[in-house]
Amino acid sequence: RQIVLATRNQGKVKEFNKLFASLGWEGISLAAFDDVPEVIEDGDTFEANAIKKAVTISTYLNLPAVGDDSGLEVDALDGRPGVYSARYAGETATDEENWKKLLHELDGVPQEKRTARFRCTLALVEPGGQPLIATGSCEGIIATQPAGTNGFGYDPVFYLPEKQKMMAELSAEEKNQISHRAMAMQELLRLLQENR
Ligand code: ITT
Repeated sequence: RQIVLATRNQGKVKEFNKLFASLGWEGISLAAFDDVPEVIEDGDTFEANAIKKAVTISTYLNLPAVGDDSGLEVDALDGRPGVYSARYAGETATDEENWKKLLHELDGVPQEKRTARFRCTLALVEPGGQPLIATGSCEGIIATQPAGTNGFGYDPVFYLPEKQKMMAELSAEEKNQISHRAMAMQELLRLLQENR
């Protein structure tokens, strides 16, 4: 079974390839197609944006597609950057610029108030069908210094107390056992089994 990964984020593509392969599915990246429409992420929830990504791509290609909208919620910032995580430091910000801005915003905030979570909403859309929606989250603490080179986005500053490591210090396999994206994938799998 094939599924189009409706994302331009290479970090997500790598994780999805492994996650879907473990289910016996083949993930196809958008790079395999020409002239795929740009998805405007103007929703104010993860769910609205995930559905928009999956519906746009599935409709255009007439293939099943999965959309992922995700981000980081920081308690000391009242849940920001949230749905704006990709563009926190500006429209064309790099991952490093985003996490540097976050460390700056949290300057002087003590450890016990640096709690945060990653959230992921997945929307799976088959042509002509209703979207299946699954969510996942992963709790952690925003560190004061980056560490690790694996993963993407805010992984170098997202500390996992149970692992005593930064998310970016986990291998791809370890991240895929605990991440918000992996948790959402597990729920999606349950929904697919129920809907069969
Ligand atoms: P697509 O819309 O093309 O999928 P995007 O990067 O714009 O790519 P989002 O709008 O969902 O995706 O933004 C999610 C941002 O949240 C992402 O750019 C990272 O900064 C952050 N993020 C999401 N999942 C993450 C993870 O597993 N590790 C670290 N940061 C993550």
